Amino acid sequence: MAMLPILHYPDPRLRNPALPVAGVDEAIRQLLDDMLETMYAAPGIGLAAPQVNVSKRVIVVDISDERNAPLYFVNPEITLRTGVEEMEEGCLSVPTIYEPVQRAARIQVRALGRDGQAYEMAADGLLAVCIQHEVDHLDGKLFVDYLSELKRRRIRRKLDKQRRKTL
Ligand code: GNR
Ligand code: NI
Repeated sequence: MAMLPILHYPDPRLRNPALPVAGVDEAIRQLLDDMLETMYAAPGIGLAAPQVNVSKRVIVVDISDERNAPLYFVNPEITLRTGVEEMEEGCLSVPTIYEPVQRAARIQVRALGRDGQAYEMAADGLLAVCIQHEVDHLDGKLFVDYLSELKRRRIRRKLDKQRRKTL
């Protein structure tokens, strides 16, 4: 297992659309395990491969309080979105920033699991929000893209300032 460094907004590498994976082999399983370890340590409830500078359509999620219910999504596709819900979101690639975002309240998602088998699941609440947030990462999209230009400018200035302090 290995911890992977997380890219931070506005790193342009977060904007590249990630490429589909041909299948789940040993290398993809290793990536899933390293991403899960990185997500648990961060700590976060989801992580998409582009956040650790791997341009592949791979996601891990765990919204359980016990941190013992990992979900694996390889080549995920959201096949149905219904309703609208607003939730406060954060992102490991946009540290210390939390803002409300509107998304579909319920989704249906199809993906390959860690075993390479295709599966489909329904999600609502925090899980639905998290999966949509992670699939956005695969398409080069960040939750700050849903905010106003004014809010985004304030966020960039705040993160710049934090970076100048820590560098
Ligand atoms: O840890 C995370 N929490 C979170 C909270 C509300 C909505 C989405 C998220 S995902 C985020 C981890 C992350 O950045 N995943 O890409
Ligand atoms: Ni994120």
